[in-house]
Amino acid sequence: MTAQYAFLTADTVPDYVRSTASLSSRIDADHLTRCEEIGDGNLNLVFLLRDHQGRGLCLKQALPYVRLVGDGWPMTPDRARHEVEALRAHHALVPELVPEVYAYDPERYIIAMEDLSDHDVWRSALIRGQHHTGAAHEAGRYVGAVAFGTSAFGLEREALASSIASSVNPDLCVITEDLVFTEPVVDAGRNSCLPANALDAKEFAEDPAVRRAMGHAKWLFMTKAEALIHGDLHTGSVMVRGGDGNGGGSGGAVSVKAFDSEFAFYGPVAFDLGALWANYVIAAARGLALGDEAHADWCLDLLAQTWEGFEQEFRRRWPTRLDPRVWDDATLQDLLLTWRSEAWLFAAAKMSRRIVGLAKTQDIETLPESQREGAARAVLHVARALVRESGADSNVDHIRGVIRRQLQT
Ligand code: SR1
Ligand code: MG
Repeated sequence: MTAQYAFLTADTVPDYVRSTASLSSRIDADHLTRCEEIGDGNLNLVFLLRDHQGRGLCLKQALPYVRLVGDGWPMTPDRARHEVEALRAHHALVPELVPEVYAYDPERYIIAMEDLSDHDVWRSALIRGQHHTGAAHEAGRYVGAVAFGTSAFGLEREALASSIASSVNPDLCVITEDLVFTEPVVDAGRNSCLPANALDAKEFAEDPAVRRAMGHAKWLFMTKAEALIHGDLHTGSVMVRGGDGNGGGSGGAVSVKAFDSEFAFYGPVAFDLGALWANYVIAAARGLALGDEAHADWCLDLLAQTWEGFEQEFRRRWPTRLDPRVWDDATLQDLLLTWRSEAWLFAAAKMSRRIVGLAKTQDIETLPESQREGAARAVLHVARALVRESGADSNVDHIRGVIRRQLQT
């Protein structure tokens, strides 16, 4: 049965704030200068509020269905609890990289959190060709901090067990299992592409190496409970400001915030890395389709920057691992090599689903049709190349070269 609770509207938000003690001290609901619904994601309602003193607040409410599709696809609103728990756990590790949660309403599935309206959604910035220098490194640092701090390396045994138990998130995981790993190769009736790309999609789905890789990646996703990962870390789940990338009207040091972690669960660390990498490739494909080689190359440079941020942060925390008697530097080396290889595999899945599957990306969809065809084909070529290459040499510079060549063909 679909959950019953009142959905927020721009008209009811002020009353909601007034009636919630922990919020009424944060913002003056009697003098709002802004109160609008700005959610453009696939699942939730998002309201941004600002008062006459310039104080901001973000309210996010989970709907009991998938917004992208409508109430014909029910979806547990308890995902909001998963998001809150992940945001809090991640914020505790890297407060500068994760928005602060002020309050959670478990009856109406409403999260009140830090207003980030001085930041831009990274995907939108990349589409505009804006370069937030340092953002990819910071995104990698976030993944590294989470990989260490929520795992057996950073959490005492009991705390780890209770974190794992509380973050079991099957409804959201099934979405990923279906849309990211199965449907790129087995159309469940939700896939689509341009008629001109139909053969590309067919060749991709029928490539035996791709099918085998998707099966392996899906199994890793379902079984490798390494850390409390974000679970949906595409460039639309990252806000950016500064880094001379002119976001939010401010220059200065880059600020990165990873948000929207409702897909969080104990899963493979490399999945978050692969998500970022896939979306950098998609951004580069858009750049090349528009003839902007410099932007495409800038986007591909993000691959190494994210890996470096991740590796540096994980290595920085490694000396504090809980059991150095058995987890030595050889363990560290093995982990990093395994994750780098798995991340390319996950990237292949993540980029192909955005081309042929239900949920696409603005980077590709807003291209004129004549350019979209080539960009979509190029991304599928990259995904197939990653499947072939990732098991052999996962070195980031090497794979960047492979990707660059595939994007050009
Ligand atoms: C039905 S939800 C579609 C997609 O939106 C989210 O951002 C996830 O990526 C999910 O797969
Ligand atoms: Mg999302």
